[in-house]
Amino acid sequence: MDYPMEPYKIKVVEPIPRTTREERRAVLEKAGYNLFNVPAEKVTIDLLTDSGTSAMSDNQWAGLMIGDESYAGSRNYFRFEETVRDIFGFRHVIPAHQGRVAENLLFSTMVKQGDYVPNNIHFDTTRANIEHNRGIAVDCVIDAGLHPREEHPFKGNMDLGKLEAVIRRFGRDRIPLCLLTITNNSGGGQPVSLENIRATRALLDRYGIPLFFDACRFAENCYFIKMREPGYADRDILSIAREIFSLGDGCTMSAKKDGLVNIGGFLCTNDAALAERITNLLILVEGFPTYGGLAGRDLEAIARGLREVLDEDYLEFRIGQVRFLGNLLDAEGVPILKPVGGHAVYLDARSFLPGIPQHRFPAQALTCELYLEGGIRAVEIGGLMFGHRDPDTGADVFPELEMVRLAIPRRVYTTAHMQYVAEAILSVFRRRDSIRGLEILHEAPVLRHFTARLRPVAA
Ligand code: P70
Repeated sequence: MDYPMEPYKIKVVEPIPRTTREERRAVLEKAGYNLFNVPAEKVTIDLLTDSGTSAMSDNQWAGLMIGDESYAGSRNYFRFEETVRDIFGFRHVIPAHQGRVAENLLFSTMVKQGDYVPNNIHFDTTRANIEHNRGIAVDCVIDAGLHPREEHPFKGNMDLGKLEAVIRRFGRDRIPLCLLTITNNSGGGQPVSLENIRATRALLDRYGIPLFFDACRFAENCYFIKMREPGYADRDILSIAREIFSLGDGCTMSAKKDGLVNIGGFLCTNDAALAERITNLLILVEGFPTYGGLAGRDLEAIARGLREVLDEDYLEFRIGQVRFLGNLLDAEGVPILKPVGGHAVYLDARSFLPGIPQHRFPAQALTCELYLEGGIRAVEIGGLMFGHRDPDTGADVFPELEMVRLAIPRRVYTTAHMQYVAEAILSVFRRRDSIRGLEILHEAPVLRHFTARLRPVAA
């Protein structure tokens, strides 16, 4: 179907803020040309992230009412544990209030100074948590995963040659675990095939290295496998998920994505000794093992969300809606990352604004224009987020990809909203020659994109 139909009807509505162009111009200036500084009440369509922004179902809201807020042994914890075990199949399930806490618990237990942790591409909190533990995060995605225009059904796949080279070079003893991010967020929400997961597992087995999944968007990855991988067309999503996780030793999960909730996460492992060490740390920093920083009602909402996300009508619409937005833009020649990923459409800012050099932040300039045009908030994934000064030479170092990500919250916006977004982007595209670059006025020493202040450069 070209025009994806929402597989749900609306029971509760929330008004969308509308602003005038003059108002948005003033908001942008006040925000230092950084959308993280813009109040949500001034945003018409918020595509900053798909994390924690989902609409819960009536079934999940009903679940909140039967939250058991006992400190220890809440009934909702047991329902949550049973659901996670049923889908993911791991023996030990440790709740946490969001994904980066699960990462922090895992790496602070497993990674020591000078260790290497390979992944297809590390997400920034994953990389930061490894580096915080003095480990070294290495990206080993296939080459196709680094080229915006190259079509490949599984652009998130691990390059086994690169992975084996890392293992040979640094040795098994300096690699405590290997990760696989499904879908690969930093590479455009691209899936990993089961064939690749199996091959990664076989390679790691030869060296005795455990495999963990960064499972945030696992259901979207499963849907791509069903659609694209030979032999899976007749399989249901649950059985594909079980097959994926049967090939791993554990996972970290931000339930704020495919858990369809606004807060929550967890960590799984089959290793009892590891689970015990992590649980001890959990009690110190996050909470008792049957709530892990969450309310009982939150655990109930996650348990229900994890079931709902496996629904094929839901996934068909979800992936179809993101693709629909991508296709509207592609048809008019707007440069986007292809194929369209599971949770977001990525604009290729280098091609969109070829006249703006990377040190003038073309992707950030584009996010500002999208806000100005239609009150749309996207996120820059380019020179502002990943650029830095080389400590040795003092020269500016910029990343390969210069992107604007339009992340689509789950079950929140309708297909008509996608058309509104596409129209605004097309208006910006038509006047792209008049867009100016930006310069930084103020930046923090780390993760500067969150708080930086900028201004347009003179024409
Ligand atoms: C996003 C958010 C979070 C994330 C992830 C993967 C593959 C772990 C986490 C951490 C973060 C974000 C980015 C820009 C703007 C707002 C928010 N991803 N692994 O949107 O999970 O957030 O629960 O700690 O994608 O991609 P958590």
